[in-house]
Amino acid sequence: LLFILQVILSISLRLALHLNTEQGWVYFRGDFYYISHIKKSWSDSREDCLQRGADLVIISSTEEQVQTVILKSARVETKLFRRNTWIGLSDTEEEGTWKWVDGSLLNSRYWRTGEPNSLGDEDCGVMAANDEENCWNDANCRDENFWICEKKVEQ
Ligand code: 2F8
Ligand code: CA
Repeated sequence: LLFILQVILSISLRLALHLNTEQGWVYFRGDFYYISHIKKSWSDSREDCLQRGADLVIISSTEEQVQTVILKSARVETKLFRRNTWIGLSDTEEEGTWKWVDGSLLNSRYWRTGEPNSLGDEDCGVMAANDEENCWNDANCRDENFWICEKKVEQ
């Protein structure tokens, strides 16, 4: 019986991996990631992720930060600002208190030097055009940018 259960579990995991990969999701260390081909505001980007059974990406380790930078860098654009990519980070509720979309506070930070600076009116987190580890910036939530969704594998 145990053997049969293991076979079923293995087949369903393989099937999940196959189906998600077909739909443009990339598997990395237990989660699936999706990078958009179009640009939207931060809220509309988040809504798109929710519709896909996911949410904007939450970055909780250096490995995940590096992986997300790689995904973002795959989008080639000429104008630097256009390569900003939304992540699941904002300080809309309380200025200066940055939170992930699940309500948690930051445990790792990868801000660019001088960021976040709230220039004008900037409450939403992006990965900026530079492809270095420290590439987070705060940008205007109404700007239209690419975005990255993250979906947990069902447990
Ligand atoms: O110099 C940092 C500054 O660069 C841009 O503004 C000129 C960024 N704006 C966008 O990416 C839209 C600021 O967020 C950033 O702080
Ligand atoms: Ca900024």
